[in-house]
Amino acid sequence: MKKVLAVILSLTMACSLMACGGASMEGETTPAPDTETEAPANDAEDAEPAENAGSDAAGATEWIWPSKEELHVGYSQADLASTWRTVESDDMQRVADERGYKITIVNAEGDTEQQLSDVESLLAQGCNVIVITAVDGDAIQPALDACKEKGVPVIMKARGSNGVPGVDYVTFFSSDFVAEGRYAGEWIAKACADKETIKVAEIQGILGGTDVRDRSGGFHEVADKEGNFDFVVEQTANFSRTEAQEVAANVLQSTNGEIDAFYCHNDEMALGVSLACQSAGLKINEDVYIVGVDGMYETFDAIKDGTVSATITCTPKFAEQVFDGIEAGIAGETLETFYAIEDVPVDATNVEENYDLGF
Ligand code: GYE
Repeated sequence: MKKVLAVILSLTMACSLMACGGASMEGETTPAPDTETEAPANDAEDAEPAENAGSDAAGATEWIWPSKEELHVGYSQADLASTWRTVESDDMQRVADERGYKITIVNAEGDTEQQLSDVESLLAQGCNVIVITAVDGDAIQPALDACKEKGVPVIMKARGSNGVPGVDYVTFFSSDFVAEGRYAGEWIAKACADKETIKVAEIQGILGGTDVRDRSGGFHEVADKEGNFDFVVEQTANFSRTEAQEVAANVLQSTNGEIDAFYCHNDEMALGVSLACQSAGLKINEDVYIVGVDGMYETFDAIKDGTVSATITCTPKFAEQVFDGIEAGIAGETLETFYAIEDVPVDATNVEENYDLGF
């Protein structure tokens, strides 16, 4: 788990989960971070996990971990509609191959019903650890129940569940989406410090995911604190570049270009918004700021060109950490209920030095 801890930040809230004797896990249950909870400190690189909070929490699930030799990971991917997702799935396959583990990867194509049957089918194929990137944080619950009934450990990845860690799933590996939203809010507040009112358009991702809920939550937290954010629009463009371009074109038309900043829940949408702003004759970083999330190479290049203002990295490449976590579970080690992957806000001032974080 050493390697994991070097790159993963420990959750500051006192939550933990215990792996006992490699066969069962029990522990206190604390929800994954949301807008109400304190986010992990982003500078605590070497933080150790919180102490095990105890093994007698009511309702904790007895997970049955396989041996390393018998490990067959089933990975239920939410969709493969973006570069982010394909890189994520490829990374899971690569690490499984490198470590010699069997893995079966299925793609729900953004459909919650499909994801439920995908997980059923992974269980039927004998997968004994299930990793899930949930299309929808609520709708995934029956799949979690099916795993729980069999004691099959579930690890949430990159899009969480609204269920209870330790009970509905073992742990969650992800960027801290609340922190990403905060970073975006702080960046915009700083860039627009000379403005009395900041007219903001929030272009959201696919509704129902914990990424969208928390990226919005963190951003609104800052907006509430600042007190001068005027939300001109809060609308989904489904993480899609073309949809975001259309949404932005409409917003620019209806507001006569009177927007100070676009906060986009991912880079694909930031790149689409940028095209709309350019077509409307707006100068990015002068007339309007555009902030995304993800850290695609394409966005880094756009930041260098001055066609996107900033992004917050959110790497899709953390399968190593997830497999370290699975190996730790198998070894009977204590797992926390949340492992945050480190993010870095990137703009023109630090894009060169962070370029390699891209995908
Ligand atoms: O930011 C976006 C993708 O859930 C973290 O989903 C992920 C997000 C990512 O489609 O580009």
